[in-house]
Amino acid sequence: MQKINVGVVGTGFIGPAHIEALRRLPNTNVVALCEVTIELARQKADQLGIERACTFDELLKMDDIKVVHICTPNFLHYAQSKAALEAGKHVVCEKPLAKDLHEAEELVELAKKTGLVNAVHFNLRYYPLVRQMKVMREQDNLGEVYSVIGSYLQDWLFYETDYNWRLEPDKSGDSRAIADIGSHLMDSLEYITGLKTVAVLADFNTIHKFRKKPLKPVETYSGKMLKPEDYADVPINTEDHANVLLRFDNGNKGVITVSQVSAGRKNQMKLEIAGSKKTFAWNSEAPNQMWIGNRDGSNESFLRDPSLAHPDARSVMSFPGGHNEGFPDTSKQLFKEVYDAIAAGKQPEKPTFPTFADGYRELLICEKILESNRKQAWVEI
Ligand code: SOE
Repeated sequence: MQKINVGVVGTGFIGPAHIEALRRLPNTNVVALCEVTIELARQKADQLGIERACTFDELLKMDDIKVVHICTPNFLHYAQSKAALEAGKHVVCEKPLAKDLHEAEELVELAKKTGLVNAVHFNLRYYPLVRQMKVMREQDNLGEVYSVIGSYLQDWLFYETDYNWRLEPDKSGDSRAIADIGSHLMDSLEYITGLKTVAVLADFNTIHKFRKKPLKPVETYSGKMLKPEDYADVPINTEDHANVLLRFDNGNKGVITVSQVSAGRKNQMKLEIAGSKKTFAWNSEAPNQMWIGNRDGSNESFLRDPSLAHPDARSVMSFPGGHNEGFPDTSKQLFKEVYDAIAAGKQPEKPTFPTFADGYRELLICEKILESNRKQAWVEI
């Protein structure tokens, strides 16, 4: 089997998650890694057992590297994805795809023009029961979607001393919680229901109006504490928490809540989708089961089990029922489909994986949610 050589850019929280997932696939070889400095790249490459440490420009000149994974802070996604496509590399980019719609639009056009494989890491779609819900909806098991309740709750930014580049608009964009995790929620919600959100009414809240910025580097989720003099007080104007009312193209409605300051909720995405036949309920912190609600009979608990699931959902499962799969497996399953396309050498007509176009869609929704919060009024999409 021809191994596909891969380069990864950025090794914060998610970069190593990409590397681990790629190493679980038979046809990939992570051979190069870039970081902000060559010294840091060398240090990380040694830690992660990767052969080459290089700068981004050097990576693009390596002919044997066919794919680049962009795992850097949001403000770098546009320039690095553009340069990689122009260098003839297939690209897997972290979400959000870019900092604004213009950047995303240009990337979608460039990807189309090159025909290269382009994907966005909306990995939460690849929890097998998320796909099972999508297929059951397509097979009309759910009926018409009446309403949707969604939430994505975390607590890694709970304290005013919890700090990260995502808090800085010049690095993260004007939205934080909605762009960072709301994008996953909206992507999964539209993916499962097949609905398009046509209008939003948003209300943001910033709990910590000031945060204590560490004067020394601290990594995502580390929650490490420094001495008081090691912090600088900085004003925060991005949202810790947001509520958004949704209107869908079938005339029905929904609501989502995202928060990065919900004590005890580590990384919980929840969906409750009520239909004219049944209700589906699912929770990413217990991803191997889903609840199916019935009006005229007992409710059901559906377990992730290849022998019970639809073939499309079975295709993103690697272990039998009861052998639970989780967050790390979602990236592996996404990359499996992306690298099948890369092995075929071009973007498929109907990709089963999230593409730059899906990245554009999430940015569009994010921008409309931001506008609605600013205007404190409904905004159409
Ligand atoms: C931080 O909120 C984060 O790492 C997100 O950036 C990821 O997209 C999400 O999957 C987990 O949490």
